Amino acid sequence: MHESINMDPTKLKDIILNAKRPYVIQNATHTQWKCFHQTFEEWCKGFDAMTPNLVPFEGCSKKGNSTPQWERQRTKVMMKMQDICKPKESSNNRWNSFSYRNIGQLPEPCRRGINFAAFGFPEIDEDITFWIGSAGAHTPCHYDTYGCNIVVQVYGRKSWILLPPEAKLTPVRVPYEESSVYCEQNFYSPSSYVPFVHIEDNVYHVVLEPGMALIVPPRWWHYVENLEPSLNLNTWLSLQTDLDSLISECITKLVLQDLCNGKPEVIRNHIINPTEDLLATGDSVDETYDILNYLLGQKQKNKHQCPNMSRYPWGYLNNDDFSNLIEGYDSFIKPVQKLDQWDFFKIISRNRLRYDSLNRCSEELPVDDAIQLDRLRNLINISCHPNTIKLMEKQLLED
Ligand SMILES: O=C(O)CCC(=O)C(=O)O
Repeated sequence: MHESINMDPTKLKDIILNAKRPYVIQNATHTQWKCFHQTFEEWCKGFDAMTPNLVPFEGCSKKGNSTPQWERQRTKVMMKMQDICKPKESSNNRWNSFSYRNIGQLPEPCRRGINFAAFGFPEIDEDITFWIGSAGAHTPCHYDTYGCNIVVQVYGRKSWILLPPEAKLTPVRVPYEESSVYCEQNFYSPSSYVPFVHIEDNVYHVVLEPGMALIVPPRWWHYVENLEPSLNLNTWLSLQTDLDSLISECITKLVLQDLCNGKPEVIRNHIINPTEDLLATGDSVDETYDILNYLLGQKQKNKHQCPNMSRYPWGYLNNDDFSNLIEGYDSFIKPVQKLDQWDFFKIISRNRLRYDSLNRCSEELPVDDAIQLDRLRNLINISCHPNTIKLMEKQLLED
């Protein structure tokens, strides 16, 4: 059993809300979290005992082609939770994941005692997401448009590659998911090194082990992959500075709704992530306009009034105050280290072994549809590029 953090939670809260680069908190094990007093196998058995049905895991082949394995390519398998820890899983030719779900979907004994009080956020006990998967389960590289993320690793080891917001990755809005901006670069099964040459100096890396926590500051890119069967939990803290992103996301949605309007379903299914319900009906477009006008109003008002209190302030300490705050805790809280180029390219060359040009992932579309999809994808990626959307926002505010 690990020793748990004995840091003043209010200080930790200030650190989290002012961290400008990723930090790892060692021994963040919470004595209150029942899962930290069990093995992964015991936890899974507890899950199965409380759940009459098999679990709908989703996954893909362990081989990949040159594009990232997007969510729509995943197929479903029904398994017991216990199966995820079995050695057979690691020798399987596919990875499986049951992830990006609210902890309300876990039976009560599996989520007993879980909250973010030790980090200074006792009020966060429901807005928590869990991620369970076998080795190789991963999420393509993206940044979250809102919030600051606290991740707690419970079982297994998970690799996090992180890059700052200004890194020269290529943002894409296809597949479209509200609140995530993916990049074109395929970290899982790259076919070459070329797409990575402009970022090689800017890559941070950490492997999270049980009991460790990671702070991901706003808009940091991350590529996340299980090195073995793993369970982790996280919460995204809503920030006052998110208002700009809410506006950008709303404009993006309007442009996308318009561009996808009337397009065949088979095309739309390639554009929109399966988790999204982007209905291009008149109603939902009107709704998006109403939300946009409301947010623009909020933005104008915030110039004169006190900001929304249900969101956390962010970045309110200057560098000296932040350094003073963190001083003395350097054995608990460590900045995530930058990789030297050699080590980064070692990871890329290892991942390149997964590349298989013949791996088609049941993706093929008839030629006409494929051409139409390609054109639409390019148009969306240009018109919804974060820089384009920023310009639109600026113009809307001036108007
Ligand atoms: O754990 C993963 O696969 C992805 C996690 C992630 O993207 C996040 O916590 O923001």
